[in-house]
Amino acid sequence: MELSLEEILQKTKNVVIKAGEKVKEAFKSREIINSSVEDKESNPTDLVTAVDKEVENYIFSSLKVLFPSFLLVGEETVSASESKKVILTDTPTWVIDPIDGTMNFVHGFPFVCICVGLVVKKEPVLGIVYNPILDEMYTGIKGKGSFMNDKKLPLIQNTPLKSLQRCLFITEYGYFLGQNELDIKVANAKSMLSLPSQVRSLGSCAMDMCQIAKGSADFYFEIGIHTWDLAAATVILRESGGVVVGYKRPKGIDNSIQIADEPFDLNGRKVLCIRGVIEGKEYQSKMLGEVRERLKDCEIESD
Ligand code: LIP
Repeated sequence: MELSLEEILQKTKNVVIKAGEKVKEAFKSREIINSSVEDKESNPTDLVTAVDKEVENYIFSSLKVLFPSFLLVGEETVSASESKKVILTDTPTWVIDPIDGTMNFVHGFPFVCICVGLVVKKEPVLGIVYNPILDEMYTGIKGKGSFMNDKKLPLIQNTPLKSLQRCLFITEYGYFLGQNELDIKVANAKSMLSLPSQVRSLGSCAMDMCQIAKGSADFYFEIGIHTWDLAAATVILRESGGVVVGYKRPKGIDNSIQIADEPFDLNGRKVLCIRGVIEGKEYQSKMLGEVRERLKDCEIESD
């Protein structure tokens, strides 16, 4: 029997809520957190905890039972693999980040979420982003809208975007990738700050994208994020009327295609998003173009 995406969402949401209880329990206990941080000698700014691993195992094993024919990709299993690559095929694939915002989790900064996205033919079609600390459950299904705690997104019907100076940007500096990448990230933040405008950081790509989906901020951009940070939130943001693209026009895409209609490479490690606007795609393309022109790009190995 073929399940509808709504049925898949319902079953998966129950798994994510249970996983959320584990994350919340650990978040409340400094003892659990302090004893669970594992040193990644290769990069001390890219943390992993035993809780990340436990939650990923729990979600993997639960989804395997519920959807035996679907493939699974998770942050911790990919990091531990030899190739370190995310392979997306035509087969339905769960893309999971057990804790997005691990550094926040370790410090007790409450922007921490579980991300579960379903990708079919390389397109994200269903997404769940759950912050059990703030009790915010974001869900989205391609073509069916997105919601926070069952309220339709966007929650905030913003005024039209008039000029970049009035915009609220979100970006992240992420974990240390190298001096060149760091200089570019800082230059990009500075470029928006000197518009002048204001820039925020929450420490979690999925939480940032959900703010854009809510309508609480206008743009989000980041270099260095991974497929598992993005997959679920991409559906939620698109379904709220927002747009998700890369830092550059993808190769082979005709110049007549508006930015807002460009395809997005989930494995490309760079993201630029704009919220939904009442003026529509033309206007989103114009504003995205203005922001993209200000963003410096850099080479970074894809997932
Ligand atoms: C985090 C991302 C965030 C980035 C952090 C980190 P993690 O994911 O969501 O946007 O700035 O460096 O990569 O590692 O907490 O799952």
